[in-house]
Amino acid sequence: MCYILVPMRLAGLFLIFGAYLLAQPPIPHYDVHRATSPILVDGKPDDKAWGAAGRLELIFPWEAQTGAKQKTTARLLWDDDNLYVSYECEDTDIVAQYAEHDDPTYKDDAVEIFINPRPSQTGVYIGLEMNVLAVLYDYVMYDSKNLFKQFDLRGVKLATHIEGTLNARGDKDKGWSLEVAIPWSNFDALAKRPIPGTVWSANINRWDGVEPNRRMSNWSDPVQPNPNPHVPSRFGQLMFVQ
Ligand SMILES: [Ca+2]
Ligand SMILES: [Ca+2]
Repeated sequence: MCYILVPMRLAGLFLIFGAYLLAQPPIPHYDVHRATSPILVDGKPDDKAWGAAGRLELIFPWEAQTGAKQKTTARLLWDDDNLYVSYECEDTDIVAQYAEHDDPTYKDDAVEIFINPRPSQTGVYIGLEMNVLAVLYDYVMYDSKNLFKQFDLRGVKLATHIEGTLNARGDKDKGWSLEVAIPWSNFDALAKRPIPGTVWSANINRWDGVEPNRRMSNWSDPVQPNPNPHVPSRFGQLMFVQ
């Protein structure tokens, strides 16, 4: 009897696991184009080069969150020196408190990028969490639970631009934008510098609002029961192209 039951149980497990895999939303893909002209990192992604970059839009995976669903788009570019990321955030109430490097900027209005330069592994990636005051919280994440904030990226340029009034709660703001340039040398321990065709993985996130009404949005759905973006197996694909 056991000889029949065991294969039946195994078949059942495969069916359940297969259904689970099918239920996962697809991993998004983004072509990172080369910047064909200089980018001035002033927080305003209106440089000519940005015109060639596709625009990705963040989604809202957790319906139970009570913060407003405010639109965020992001674009990426690269050149010989840097990876460039820009964010444009619609926001009717722009709020931030943290002003020192490596402060918990994710508690403010903030955007993030988690970068895995070697997608064949998911143990290590580099996180940047940047608030509307252009304060950077940067770290190495190990096994999605050990966060080394003592790690500091070198040579990052970061700026924001606000259309509205920071920390004035009674009025209605329009939004804010952010530009960051990250030198390739920061990733040398993990991967060779990208060439056309190289694929890295990343997730792009936003924390928005003030407790108790906060909301997280993401490029790739981390598929977690509660808001948690630290799932490198769910990062989207960044393909570097000419
Ligand atoms: Ca600019
Ligand atoms: Ca740090």
